[in-house]
Amino acid sequence: HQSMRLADYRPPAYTITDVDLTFELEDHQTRVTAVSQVVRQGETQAVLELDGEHLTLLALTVDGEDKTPEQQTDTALVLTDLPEQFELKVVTEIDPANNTALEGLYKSDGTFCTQCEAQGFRRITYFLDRPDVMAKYSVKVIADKHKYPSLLSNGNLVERGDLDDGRHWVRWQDPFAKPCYLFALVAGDFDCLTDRYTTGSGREVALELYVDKGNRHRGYHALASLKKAMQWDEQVYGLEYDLGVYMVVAVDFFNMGAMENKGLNIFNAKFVLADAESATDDDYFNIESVIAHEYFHNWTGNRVTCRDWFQLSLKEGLTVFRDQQFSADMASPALVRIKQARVIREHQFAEDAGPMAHPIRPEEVMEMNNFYSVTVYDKGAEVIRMLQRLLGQGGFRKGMDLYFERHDGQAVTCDDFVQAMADANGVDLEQFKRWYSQSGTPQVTVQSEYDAKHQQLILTLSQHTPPTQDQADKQPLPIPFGVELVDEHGSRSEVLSLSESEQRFCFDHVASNPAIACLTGFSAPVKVKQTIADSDLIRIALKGQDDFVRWDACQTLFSQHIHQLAEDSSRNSSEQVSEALSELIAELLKSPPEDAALLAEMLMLPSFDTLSQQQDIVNVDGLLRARKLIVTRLAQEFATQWQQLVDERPKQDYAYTAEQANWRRLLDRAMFYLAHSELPEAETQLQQVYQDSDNMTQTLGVLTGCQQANLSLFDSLMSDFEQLWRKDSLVMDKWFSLHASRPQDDMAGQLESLMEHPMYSINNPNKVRAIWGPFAMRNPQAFHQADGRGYRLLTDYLLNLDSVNPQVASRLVTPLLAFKRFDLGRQQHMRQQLERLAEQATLSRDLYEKVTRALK
Ligand code: B3K
Ligand code: ZN
Repeated sequence: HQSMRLADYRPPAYTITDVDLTFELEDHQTRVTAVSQVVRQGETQAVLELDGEHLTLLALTVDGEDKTPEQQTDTALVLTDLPEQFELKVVTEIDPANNTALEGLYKSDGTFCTQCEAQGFRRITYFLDRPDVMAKYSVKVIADKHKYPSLLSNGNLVERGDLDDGRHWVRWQDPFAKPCYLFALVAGDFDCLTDRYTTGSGREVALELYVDKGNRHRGYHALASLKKAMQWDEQVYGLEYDLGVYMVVAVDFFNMGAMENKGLNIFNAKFVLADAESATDDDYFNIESVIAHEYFHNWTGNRVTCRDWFQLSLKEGLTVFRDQQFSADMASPALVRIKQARVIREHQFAEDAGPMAHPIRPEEVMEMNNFYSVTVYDKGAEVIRMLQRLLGQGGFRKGMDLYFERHDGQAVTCDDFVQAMADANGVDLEQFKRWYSQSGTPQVTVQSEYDAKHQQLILTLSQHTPPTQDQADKQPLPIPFGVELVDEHGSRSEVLSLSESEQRFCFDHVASNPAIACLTGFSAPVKVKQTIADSDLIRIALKGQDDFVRWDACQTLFSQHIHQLAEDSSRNSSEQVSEALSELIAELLKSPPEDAALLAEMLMLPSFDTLSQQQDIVNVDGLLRARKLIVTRLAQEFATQWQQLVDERPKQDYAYTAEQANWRRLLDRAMFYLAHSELPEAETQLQQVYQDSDNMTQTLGVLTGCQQANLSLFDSLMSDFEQLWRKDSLVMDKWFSLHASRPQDDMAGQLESLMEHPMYSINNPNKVRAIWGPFAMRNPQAFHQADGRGYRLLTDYLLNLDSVNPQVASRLVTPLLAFKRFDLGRQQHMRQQLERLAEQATLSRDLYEKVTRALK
């Protein structure tokens, strides 16, 4: 397996301006005819190297004459002696029904569909499969009319007709030139939900949502979300939709969340279908955000696309930033920001600390699918957010306008984006560009001196980015560092610009020694090192103005106490948990913040993952024990309050409104503690909540509480739940996850029986993820068993999964990659399992890249 380097980028020797595709769809022998108009861009003797994988070549002509390739390999077709301009015809045969990798054209559950990003188009035909080759597509699809009444592709439907043999055909044309990764085709039998949208300038757009038969009633939220996103993008960025039709198709087999193919988004059904009985508030939230994300790609990704895949963050970081802005406008802004900070701290910091560390613009890639990462996406979005903070909302908008003015219809780089921002605002962003090229998590150390006599506060900030596996030397970055000073009189805040290794900032007229809250709004994706007293944390939590630092102060207070307790294994009693935590909870419950979602988050203990990110060598047993002790203590001490919150839950009919959803979040928290309270009536009360629930959020809240607290009620409710939902694929994923994340020591039998369930299939990524994701990523007790059995279970499974679907396998291996951060015993067990993977002769490129990097 070979790596590609950003430094080796060269423009293509030939480009393709137009392509005419014909698909004759059959399960095992689909015939694809591709007629491309090719134009030479490089020197006269340039060879044309077409990408192609898993293809059977049936015919090849240049300007109508048969052509013998100079060379044909497993991955390429090389042609020589070519005119300056010509028509290339390639006929290939593919086997969609046996395509379990779900890349290229595949058939799942009776539906044909495609996934071409990043490099799936080369599994459809021989082509220049790179984003800087942009062509206009005309697509003819021929298939059985009865089985596949809907035949869809990008752009506008221009012609259709019937054939004598029971087949029918359609022709689609996309007026916009696009890279082949945005090509899409769907053939199936769906229920279709339609609506209309009129853009600001009066363009009529037909909205069409295609779902499995019988699921129409679950499509309304997605459709409403789409309209909100369309309107929001017009209002906030002045961006309108540009075709007459916008189609969204929901499928059951999908490697990730969704895909932004021009005019024809393909979605994992999980991010489309929702109704109160079957979907949680989080599902509603995610649907709104993923629908918006894919819609926003129409400008940030499709109209302006990436020159090469190293530039992926150009479209992904920016589009995640845009979907976050949108979500914050739709729901609780505090909650949206907290969720995002959690993603960065739990997952992105972990990626930086491990063998897959890479900058948001990677420099070396073996398997591109491995770089659809939290770094490229989520840290990428944080980088855009910092730019916006630097330039202000107006300045940022000016930069966006200039970016589109300059680059509409082009395939460009991250540098082009930053240049547009710089030029539109007349600022120098050279140092800022380091955020694109430098990997790793900066640590900012905060020291303060208060001078009471002069009423002056001096803050000394210093930054240091520890070396990462991919990059030894690090340079100082420009870091917008928000601080809020909170004292008994009130608070004041400021965003400090830290750009050197160390800087001093002086605040005048500071009447008393304030509590110093750092990183207001999570102003930069950095770790903060600060010695701070419990009393200051409590003050920030209760009196701070910034929602993020209020929440963060609670997290820090919890963390400090959990770590202390974890390090001292002699302290086995919850009695010794500090009074500070009790004081915080008591005060929060007495005078809660207005936003119930914020309160719910403030009451939540940091996860095992967050806690483990705060340690150099993770103390698994200590952390699990200490966290549990503190939960139980708080559960018992405030038992009546939890009980009361549960009793006083609003009883109106379910609606997904911000107000209701925020309330239900708080109810979740209260039920979690109630389940741990050991009150004799707790189980009865929880059972009551389960019984009177009219929505999945509340139901799942009860189940999760019972599961975490190991109540016997859990088992009976789970069988009831299964009886009710066993025919519903998406709901059963929740049931699988609850079983797989149940804290216990031995999971072998449990996992075995889940995989015997009639709903389970190794071919369906949602099922695989519903079981193995929670086991490996949200069940530290089971996964990190000291004797290594958790690691072995995962590896046994990955060895099977890799040959079925390498992309999904490669995501699931992530927790093993972090082995160097564990104690020697666990380290050895994890390494052993990685070595088992490495020894597998047929290991996919996806897993090979991660495993070899980890073992290096
Ligand atoms: N662009 C796609 C992701 C494609 C992943 C390929 N392995 C979805 C998105 O980010 O919108
Ligand atoms: Zn995206």
